[in-house]
Amino acid sequence: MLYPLSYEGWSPAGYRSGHCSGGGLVDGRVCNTEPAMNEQLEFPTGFLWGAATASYQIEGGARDGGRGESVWDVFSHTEGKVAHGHNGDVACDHYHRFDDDIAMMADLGLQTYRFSISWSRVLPEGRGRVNREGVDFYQRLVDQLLAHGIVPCPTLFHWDLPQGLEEIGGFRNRDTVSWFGDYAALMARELGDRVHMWSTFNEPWCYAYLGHAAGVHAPGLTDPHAAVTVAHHELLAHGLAVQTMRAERDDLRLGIVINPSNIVSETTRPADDGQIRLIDAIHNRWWFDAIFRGHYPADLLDSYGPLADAIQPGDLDTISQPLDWLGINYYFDIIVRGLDHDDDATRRMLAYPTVHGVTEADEAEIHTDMGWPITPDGLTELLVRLRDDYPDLPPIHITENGCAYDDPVIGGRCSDPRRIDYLDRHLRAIKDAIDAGVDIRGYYQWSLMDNFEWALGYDKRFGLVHIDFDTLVRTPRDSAYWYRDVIRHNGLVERRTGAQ
Ligand code: GCO
Repeated sequence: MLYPLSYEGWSPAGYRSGHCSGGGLVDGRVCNTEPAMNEQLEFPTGFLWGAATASYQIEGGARDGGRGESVWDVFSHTEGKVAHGHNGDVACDHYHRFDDDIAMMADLGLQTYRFSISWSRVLPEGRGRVNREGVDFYQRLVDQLLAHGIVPCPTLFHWDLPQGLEEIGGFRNRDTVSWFGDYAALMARELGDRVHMWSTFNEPWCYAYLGHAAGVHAPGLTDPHAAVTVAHHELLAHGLAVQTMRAERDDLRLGIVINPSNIVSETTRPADDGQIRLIDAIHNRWWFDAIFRGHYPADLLDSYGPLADAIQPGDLDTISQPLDWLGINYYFDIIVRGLDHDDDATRRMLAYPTVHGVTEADEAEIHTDMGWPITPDGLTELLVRLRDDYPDLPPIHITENGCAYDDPVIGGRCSDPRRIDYLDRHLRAIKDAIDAGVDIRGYYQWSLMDNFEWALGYDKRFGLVHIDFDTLVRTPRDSAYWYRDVIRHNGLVERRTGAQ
């Protein structure tokens, strides 16, 4: 998700964890408040447990079955864009191995599976001609999931825009909004008899700002006006898709997946407050205010000025469709240590147009392999904040949460205590939010298996299941079996095996 904090040259500088949830370093000091990890925790009856993936990250089969090119094919094949020159041509080869993968999901006890549909697999040019083979692939996938009693939860857009649409302006072009509406309606027609739970977009902030301002994701632009235009058109496309899907069927449960973060300020200069509020507006309020209040944050509109000239009268009415659920992806809090107004706009801040440089921070922290701090308490705070700030919020599903650790397979087993520890802490944080009255209905671990981690290639391993990318052999890690127990017991029953 937040590549600015981890992408080469975008170290966690400027950000750090201010939270302490049992062990670890906070403010450079050891924090010894050990949480009660062996306390039993039962989740509400009917809570849905699953894992998540995304099409470009796992499918491979890039040239198979009539699939058209996407922006990520082009980006990853452009020299210097992805670490080690990795690309998603083969990925986990899930396109050919989905039967076995679903059997594995069933073995691991998953009750639900969140995946994304590759738009260019079903509509190779993004509009017009339907590729039956592509549609059939998703029909077989869904049928297999259902045969194993696993609830499918597809996402329509997880960043792999058809290249044919990119060539005519991508989501900078307002016409793409209606093509997305057509694509959404097609999928509702093809799968809506069997699939009820859908999300339109995954993390639209990332596609808009990492893809069009910071340039570290496809399509790789560094143009703030393009980024803000895309941020608006994605929401407009979301609202339109909700309308076109509901026009096809009235029994679908429709949502969107956002990646909010607490923006925790540790700066002492009052002059920085406005800048920090802008980061919060760009990252959080833009999305939630538009969807759940029907307007964009006034402070951000003022700051953007002509950057936000794509907004037209009536757009916010389309965007603010009532939703059946909301997906929240959470990895860590953004802690701003300080803002340096004398600094030239640095690369990392391009993802926050109109905000100026963030100062460097020290590295004395526990981080995952992504360089991300571990801030489980932040998840509780965030969920409570959303509930308090947006009274009309629909039920929440945590649609992604997880960590990258590269623990090796030794003798056929992969012991990954740090992942178990991370997941344990975050599940406890979610339970705290439920106890505080937030309506949370499900949890999807990111990710079912190691996969193509965007600009970072295959080195960052988020999987419950280890993938050997030479042989494509799947080896469930200890965390996968631990998670199976969590699912069986509808909660946490044993003391974590984790270590720092
Ligand atoms: C995102 C995406 C996932 C990532 C995951 C880890 O949040 O960026 O939804 O595709 O792989 O978040 O970075």
